Amino acid sequence: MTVLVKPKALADAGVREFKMLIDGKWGDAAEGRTLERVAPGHGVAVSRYPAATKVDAERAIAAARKAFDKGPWPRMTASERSLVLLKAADMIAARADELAFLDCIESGKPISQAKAELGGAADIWRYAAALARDLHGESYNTLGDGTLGVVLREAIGVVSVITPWNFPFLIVSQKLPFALAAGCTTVVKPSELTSGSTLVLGEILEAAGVPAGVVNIITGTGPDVGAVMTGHPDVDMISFTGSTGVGKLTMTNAAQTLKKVSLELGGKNPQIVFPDANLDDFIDAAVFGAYFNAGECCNAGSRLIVHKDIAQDVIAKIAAMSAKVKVGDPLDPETQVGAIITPQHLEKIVGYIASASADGATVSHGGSALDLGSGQFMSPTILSAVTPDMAVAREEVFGPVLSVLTFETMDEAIRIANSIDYGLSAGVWSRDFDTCLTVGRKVRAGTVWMNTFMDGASELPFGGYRQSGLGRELGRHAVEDYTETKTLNMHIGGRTG
Ligand code: TXE
Repeated sequence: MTVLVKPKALADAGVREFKMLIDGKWGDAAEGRTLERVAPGHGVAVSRYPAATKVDAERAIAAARKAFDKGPWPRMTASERSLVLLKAADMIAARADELAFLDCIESGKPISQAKAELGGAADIWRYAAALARDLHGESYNTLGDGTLGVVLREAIGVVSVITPWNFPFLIVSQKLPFALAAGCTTVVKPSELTSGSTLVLGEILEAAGVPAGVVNIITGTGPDVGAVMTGHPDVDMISFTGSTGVGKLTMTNAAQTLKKVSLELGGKNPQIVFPDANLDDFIDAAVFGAYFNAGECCNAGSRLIVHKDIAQDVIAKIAAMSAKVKVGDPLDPETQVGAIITPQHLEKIVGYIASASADGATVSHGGSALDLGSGQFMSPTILSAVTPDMAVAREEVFGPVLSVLTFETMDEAIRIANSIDYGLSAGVWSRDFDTCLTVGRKVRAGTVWMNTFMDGASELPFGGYRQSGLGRELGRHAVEDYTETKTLNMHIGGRTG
């Protein structure tokens, strides 16, 4: 464990004041209220953002509508839009340290990890720039003499982009560049807990040449502005990442005007391990998968489904490695697990452990909050003797808590894996190709890793089955998600009937 902390240095640096971006102008919220962010790892105020309300959201939507209906962005060539996105990617890379610092202090994630996320984000902007130039429709000259069918891909229009606090810059980068590549205009609302890096992105996009009104960034709470962004008739599509509960609300709101929705929601991802697996690799991935981003990660490998014959050995090895994990100051380059996002969320995590213990689970490592002097921290925790019916095995804890369940046959492992409402990702560990492929095909999840966990790439689609979401981000079709399909059915010569 590393010890805290640099609260004094942060307090001396003062609070960074942010404005929000509507129609190319930076300003305060109409009502003049603000939201202050206290760094979860340091306990001192670090950022202040405008607290937007309905009137600000409506202004932002009107600006995006005007920019779509009359502005140059949707009318530019793909090549021109692509160049702007490439410029933005270079500027993101150039300001990566500043952006990573903001994500680190506002979310509590370790600085080394925040920097790695910035590298990944710049790559996504470059990938979207490449896809922009490959967006095309189809044509059919096989429909009969004198008939030509042309299928167009048109930008869908105004997109509301709503993002959470766990990967502030990375998640907005999984949405915005693809919407822009298609020619859409946008209203972006980052989480009210971690808005800093998204507001800096606004500066970058302006400097890269994105015209006024194409990207509007408003800061505020979900009930105050998110609800307007999901229900307004001038919005054509919503791209949302967050909790399954708010995802359902978003869809209900969107249904009133039949908007398209793309939802990336929660997960409770199983890692299934067979006795013939490379256990050293698996233990390493299990520890990383469970505690990465303090477990505040939709992809966390929070459910280990372990063959009964190796369970005791696996638990002992994971506990030994967990004891070496460095929890502490998010700004320390050695830290592996940073702070928990809010005191309320820490309480929720501790509550899950108490309820699992009451239901008969055993705490094999950790199990409690850590007092490091300021901020809020949680010890990496292993719960064993977990059964599939316990809340901790079915619900998203969103903390560094690993539940261990056991199985005897492959069918049983698959049944347990598929027995919950989520289906975002899964891992399978075995040296046997048939075992990996059979489990990989039968587990209902958007991504299945085999003998690895949580690797990603801009080229690979990401998203969930069932209540983990709707649609996919990234991958070669990511830009198409932000388009409508139009058929032109053309007849040459007289109409034949
Ligand atoms: O998410 P919310 P919260 C899960 C995780 C976590 C739980 C709660 O289990 O413990 O959700 O986190 C905006 N209309 N995930 O409460 O509320 C909100 O302002 C429109 C999983 O922070 O879903 C923020 O910008 N928008 C997840 C965004 O929605 C609304 C990531 C997400 O916040 C809104 C985060 C409304 N009515 C949490 N209410 C993942 N998939 O990685 C809120 N928002």
